[in-house]
Amino acid sequence: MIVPPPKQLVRLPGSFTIGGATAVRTGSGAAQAVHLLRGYLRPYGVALPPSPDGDVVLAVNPALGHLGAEGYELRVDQGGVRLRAAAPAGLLHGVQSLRQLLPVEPTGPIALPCLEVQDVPAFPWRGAMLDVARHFMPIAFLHRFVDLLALHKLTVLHLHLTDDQGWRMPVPGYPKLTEVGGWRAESMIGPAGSTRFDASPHGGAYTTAELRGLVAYAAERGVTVMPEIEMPGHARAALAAYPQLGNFPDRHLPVWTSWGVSEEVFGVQESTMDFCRAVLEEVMDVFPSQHVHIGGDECPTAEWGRSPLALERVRSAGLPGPDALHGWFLGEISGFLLENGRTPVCWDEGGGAASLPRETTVMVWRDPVHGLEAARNGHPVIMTPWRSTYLDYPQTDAADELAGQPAGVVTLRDVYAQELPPPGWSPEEAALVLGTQAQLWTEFVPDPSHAEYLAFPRLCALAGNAWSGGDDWPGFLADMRRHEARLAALSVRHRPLGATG
Ligand code: TNX
Repeated sequence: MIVPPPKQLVRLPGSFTIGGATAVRTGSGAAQAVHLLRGYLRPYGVALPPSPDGDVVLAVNPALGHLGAEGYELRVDQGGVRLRAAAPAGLLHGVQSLRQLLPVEPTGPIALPCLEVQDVPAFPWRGAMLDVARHFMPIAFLHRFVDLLALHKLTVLHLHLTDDQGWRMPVPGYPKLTEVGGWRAESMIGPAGSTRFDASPHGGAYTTAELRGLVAYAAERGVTVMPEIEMPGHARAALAAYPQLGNFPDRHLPVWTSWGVSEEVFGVQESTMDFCRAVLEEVMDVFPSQHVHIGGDECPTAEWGRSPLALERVRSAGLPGPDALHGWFLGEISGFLLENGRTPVCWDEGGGAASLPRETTVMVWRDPVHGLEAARNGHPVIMTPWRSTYLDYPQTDAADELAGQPAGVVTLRDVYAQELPPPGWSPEEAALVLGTQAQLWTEFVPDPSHAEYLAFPRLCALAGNAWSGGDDWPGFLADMRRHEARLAALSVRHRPLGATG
């Protein structure tokens, strides 16, 4: 009935009908939740005015500390609605549950089923990464995406802002990052069978005001926007804008127009490190997120072996060879973020490096064994394995399935049933698992409508896994069958569930 399914839900007899005369009693810490609830009721023609003896009561109550910051208690009975939590974040989740109890269509009486819910998430880190570098996605879609995350109690929007194929965030003092790095002449035509996506120029960038606006909009809904700036690899767009950031400063390269990984990566000279720190200073100014992602995946090291500038750094830093520059780079940049009170995050290629501070959180996108290595080095880990969380892969193996990658299948059930923590981890290792998130890479995803189709219903399954534990597939599927009508009413483009989910 609610997706993701609450930890405990007991149906009570009867229903409570909300009408024009229904009022709300706002307890301490509940203003934001009441504001959101009013917004969700508006299409139903209900204003929910304030009143000290309203039948709908929302309040923070510190006595509920055992539910944690995100848990909540919701009771609907024939006398009214009572929503309580230990903190405002819990109330926001409770409002999303309440929203899902409303009739799907805003016509007729608004009868809420009577029930009692006690709910807490299985894991604190629940989110989705959206790659806006391979294909630029308009800011309006990011707002809509945030709404859909909040609906499913997902609280992190990880924005992949830069890559070989595009740079999307303005940085004062470096105008060419977006003016040059934000545009590519064309993109590779996909492999056999895929559609010709952009054989014409493609690009775009957000304004600082748009990014700040997104952060504020998300915060109102309990969602944190975590930015990612890719380094030291996946950096061709930046090198196209400022060749001197590279390993051969006199070489001029266009923004990369192929998919895959460019061999050209950031240099390790001090001026480039200064640039990276300047970019992150702006990132920290725009994004209050505690976590800041610095990429770190798929970084070819061949260039460093040929570059006099890089070889000089190998000598001065006392490294065993150019390959060690990858860990050195991530260690330096992590240290900078830590000095500024932020928590660095990187993909799992960084997790084995001794130079990486323990506080750096590692996203495990390859086989979970790479997460084990990171956990053994003491890093908190977020599970993002491609087999269970990559939404760019097709949802079925049907020949006409709309996809974001030409091959490989990640089904709804694959996402729902990811085993967390991964099997075989010791209690100490398992304790480092913060949670999981979905990845929507967009090499082959040209626009928001296509992205939305790939995201749904699999994002619901990700929430079922991260919030509810992912151990009741038949129950989840039954809930999803009802929830599908709600997605449709919100005009969410999605793959129909079909017979097997
Ligand atoms: C690997 S996952 C990548 C991305 C691609 C993705 C395609 C990761 C950290 N790197 O750059 O977009 O595969 O599925």
